[in-house]
Amino acid sequence: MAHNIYLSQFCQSGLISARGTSAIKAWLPYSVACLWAYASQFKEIADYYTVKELLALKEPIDDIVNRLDNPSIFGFSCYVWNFNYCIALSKKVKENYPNCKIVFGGPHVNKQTLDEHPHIDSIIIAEGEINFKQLLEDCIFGNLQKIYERERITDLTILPSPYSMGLFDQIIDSNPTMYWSAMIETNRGCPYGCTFCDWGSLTASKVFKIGLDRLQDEIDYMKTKPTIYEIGIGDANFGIFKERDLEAAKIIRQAIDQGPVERIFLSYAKKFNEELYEIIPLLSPGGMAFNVSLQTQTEASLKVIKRKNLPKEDIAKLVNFANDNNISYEHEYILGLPLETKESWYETMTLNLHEGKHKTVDVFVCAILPNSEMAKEEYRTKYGIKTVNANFDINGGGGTTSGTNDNLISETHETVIGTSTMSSSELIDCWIFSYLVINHTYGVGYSYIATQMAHKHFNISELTFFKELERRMYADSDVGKQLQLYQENLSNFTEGNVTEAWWSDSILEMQNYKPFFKLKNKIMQLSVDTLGALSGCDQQTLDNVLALQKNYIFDLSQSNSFEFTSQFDLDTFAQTETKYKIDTKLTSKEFITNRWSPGSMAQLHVDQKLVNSFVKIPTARTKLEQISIDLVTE
Ligand code: B12
Ligand code: SF4
Repeated sequence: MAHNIYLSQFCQSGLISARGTSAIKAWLPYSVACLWAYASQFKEIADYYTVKELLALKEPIDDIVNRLDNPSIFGFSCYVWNFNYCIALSKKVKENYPNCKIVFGGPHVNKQTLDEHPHIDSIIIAEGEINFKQLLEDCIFGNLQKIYERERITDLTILPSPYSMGLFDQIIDSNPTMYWSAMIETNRGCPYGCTFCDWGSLTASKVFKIGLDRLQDEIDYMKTKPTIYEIGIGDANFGIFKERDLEAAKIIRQAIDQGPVERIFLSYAKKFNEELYEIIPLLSPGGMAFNVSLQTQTEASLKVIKRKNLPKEDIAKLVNFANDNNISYEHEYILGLPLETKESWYETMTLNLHEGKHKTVDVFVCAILPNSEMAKEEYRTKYGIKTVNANFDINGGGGTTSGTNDNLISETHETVIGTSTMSSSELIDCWIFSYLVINHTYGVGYSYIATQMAHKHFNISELTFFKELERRMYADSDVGKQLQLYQENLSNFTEGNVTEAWWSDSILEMQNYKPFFKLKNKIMQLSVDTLGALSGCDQQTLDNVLALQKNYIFDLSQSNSFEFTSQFDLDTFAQTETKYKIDTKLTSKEFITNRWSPGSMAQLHVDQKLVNSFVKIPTARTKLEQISIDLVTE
């Protein structure tokens, strides 16, 4: 009799634009493939079981259930982005195949999962390879346990790679039009213990290495698969083992230089070392932005979330390094951390603005992960953490559901909506302030020139600038009305009134983008008025700033490319007459066709940015220089 295993790791798939075309991109189900890679080395397991399918894509539940072939074991790899879907599918599988053992694992699972969902037969806590092999053995002998938990695997060389074993051949080859993100690991564990985090129960723990031979084999495999588009490195602190990780980076780079890979996604070590300056260019192909997660810059918060950020000097060094190497970078922040106040958040949001070549800052509203320290009752009580179960997309990410209209299953995040130092309405203010700063500088750029001018020419801090601009925007009849609507939508959310599966902050962002963009002339005027009020400068200067500002964001009335003479040098903000050639990738027609339909707005989000460029026309004194400017997206 067949003993068929199904192993699933449903990801958030989405449309991407790559290699001049659009395609669906998804993550290969690496974690569950690791389980079978290990267990199938044992003859008694390989002889007894067959893995019928590795599943990665959320499909209508019935489609999956209807094609099952007498499943004996169905494993679910659970994360915050697929848990509700896993529950719904596993229930249906159990109903149709009562003898099939439902096994849950992954970072979103704990003992409570079993209590709350009695149709689950077993759970595996933390690392799964050895436990899963044990579970398969126990099933053979009719001795299945409810919970499998054991000490960490200290010798990771016992784990074979699912790539080298060809476990992904079927899924890749049978979906030739899809692009894949491929996960690799060079170590497991993290020495830090940030209270909001749960790195699969491997935080605050020793880091064990995985051999470079395995890595080389994996990269060699990827070179043979043209649809592998991205590599994700699962290490919590890549670069922590300085020389070794530099070697690892060189191996990974081969996937770009000799293979199909275009992007690499990873988290760098939290302490910078000299090797990282060699590693970053290797893993930032084409100057692709790298990420330095800061979470907050508020000392009191950092202390209680048990996190130490990079020292300010290292950040400054990093900025210079990024600028010198033409690599952009971004910071990530979390809104709603304990002991953050409205005032401290406003500071955090504006602190890095003047540093230079940021691609953007990303803001996530704090979510409580079930196995993190922050999820504990005493921690919540101590910091007055209030939460609401919000639709998952609230933190971006795209695609909450299982895919068909009658089969929508939204994923939810337990999301922080207030703490003892930040009320819900202050959190909303902070949320809007964050998007204001992002859209006005990194995003559309409504106030980019005015803020730069304020800081570099008149020594006015970004914090002062944006607080005054915020005040003026709320006071303005049109812009203020739109902001109020934004506020109301967010309060609806924080009061837990938004339950529709399709709703998300990305949707909200899109809804707001258009009306704000329509008000762009007014918004730009407000930012220039802000500059005038704070600096006391003359009207002619303000007119120059406004003219430069208007040319900085996409101007439908201009046919590209065109030349523009500014009274300011954009690099130094000295009052020097400077000529620019301004160009954009898109024609006005393409811009209009693309921007107003919701589908393409989402697409533009995925694609990140349309890029406009300001090219300074060289004079005897200046060399030709290109300043790439991230510009208008929906
Ligand atoms: C790659 C990755 C992503 C990818 C997506 C990967 C995918 N497959 O879809 C991207 C970049 C999109 C991503 C995004 C996010 N991620 Co992420 N991500 C990771 C990362 C770095 C690697 C995952 C991995 O492959 N690990 C290696 C494997 C071997 O470990 P593992 O998955 O834990 O699997 C082992 C065990 O858990 C167990 N196991 C797993 N599945 C199963 C199943 C069965 C049946 C059994 C028996 C055992 C078992 O055995 C495995 C082998 O030992 C992890 C951190 C980490 N290193 O784990 C975070 C992590 C999974 N992400 C996390 C989070 C919170 C997010 C975000 C929500 C962050 C944010 N605020 O936006 C977003 C979500 C975006 C979205 N909409 O999808 C959390 C998840 C916590 C949770 N409870 O779900 C993690 C753990 C990191 C963290 N602490 O923040 N992420
Ligand atoms: S956030 Fe990063 S550094 Fe902090 S515990 Fe999690 S993995 Fe480690």
